[in-house]
Amino acid sequence: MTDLFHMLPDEDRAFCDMLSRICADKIAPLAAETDETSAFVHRQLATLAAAGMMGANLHVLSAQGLLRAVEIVAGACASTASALTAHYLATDSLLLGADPALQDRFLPAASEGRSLGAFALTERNAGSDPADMRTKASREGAFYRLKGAKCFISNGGLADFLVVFAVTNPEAGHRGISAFVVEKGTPGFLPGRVEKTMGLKGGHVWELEFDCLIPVENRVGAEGTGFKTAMQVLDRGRLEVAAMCIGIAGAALGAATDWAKTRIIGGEPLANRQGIRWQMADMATDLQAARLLALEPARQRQTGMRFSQAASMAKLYASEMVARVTDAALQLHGGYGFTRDMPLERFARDCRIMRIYEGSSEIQRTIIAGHLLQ
Ligand code: COS
Repeated sequence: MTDLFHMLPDEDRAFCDMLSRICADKIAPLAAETDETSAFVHRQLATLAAAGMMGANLHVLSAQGLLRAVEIVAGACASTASALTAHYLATDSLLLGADPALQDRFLPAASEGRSLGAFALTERNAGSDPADMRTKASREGAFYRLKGAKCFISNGGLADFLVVFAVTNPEAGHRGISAFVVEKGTPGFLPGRVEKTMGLKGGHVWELEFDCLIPVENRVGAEGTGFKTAMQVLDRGRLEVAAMCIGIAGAALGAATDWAKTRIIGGEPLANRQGIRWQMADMATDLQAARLLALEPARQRQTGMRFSQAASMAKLYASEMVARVTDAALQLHGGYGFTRDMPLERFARDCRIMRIYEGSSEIQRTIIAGHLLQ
């Protein structure tokens, strides 16, 4: 397939080549075991930290380079990519929303992977509509009393710092939402259970409860700016979800290609059959379309434009593409694809959440149509 990333700056290409080797040697070999044991991807994140990937979103790579880098990690292990990009949501929140003093306290360690971040927006009754959240933060002198609960928070109970969104002015709708950094070990911050999920088993999602005092200095930007920060961060996150989908689909297509060449049916490789070739051509074309669609919001992001609509298109298409491609790849493997000896069923489970998290396909369509009708 055409290398769409030939236009990357030389240093991004060098970084991605190095990352590909590290992912192939150290991360991909752990993916099946991680899925089997549901162990959190600590070792894999340490490997990525040593490679400089934990802070790659903070002006290290171009937006196109980051897209390619996340794709590489997801192709090796989707759980690792999910925990990594959840960390990016936290550091992006500080990059986009926080004052320099707060950035200086948290970003250096986070970018080197010495601390892990989480992004706590979603609540039981406020997922697609986060503006309806119930978690509150009320000023008490030099502190805010943060009270409420969050759910489905990737890295939540393990994170060293969490960016938590809460209502500071109930009269102001989305303009009354603010963000705060909550540090691990803060009295009254209680990580609850880890959800039992269908896939991404090495990237844990948590229920969290808060009844704690947060210093005013831990507020991310001015009061009332939290919702906009969250939306801007999610634009970046959606592009990373698209990259994860492209990575998983690329791995599935790679497995299908190897299988078609080596599986002998009726004395000849599967790949000799026209029906199989046509299926593979469709998978490759679908994947290429998703890659091309994701390059546009990356280009827009790189130039500093707002890229919300393009990011939603990329996420919508890629998350639906990966379902088609992983299913077709599994089908091509026949009964073997259904077994745990092969990665196909893991790919099919891991990619299911991509149509749901960071805004479901329905929310992406709502955003795309909203921009059309502006
Ligand atoms: N970038 C910058 N600003 C944005 C923005 C973006 N991507 N999206 C919205 N805004 C701004 C709007 O411009 C508007 O600003 P003003 O008040 O100055 O006019 C404000 O935010 C409110 O926008 P809007 O009216 O569109 O907000 P809604 O509450 O209707 O939000 C959507 C609509 C669907 C976009 C939002 O609720 C959403 O993204 N939901 C999904 C949440 C999600 O992805 N959750 C997953 C969590 S992480 S797993």
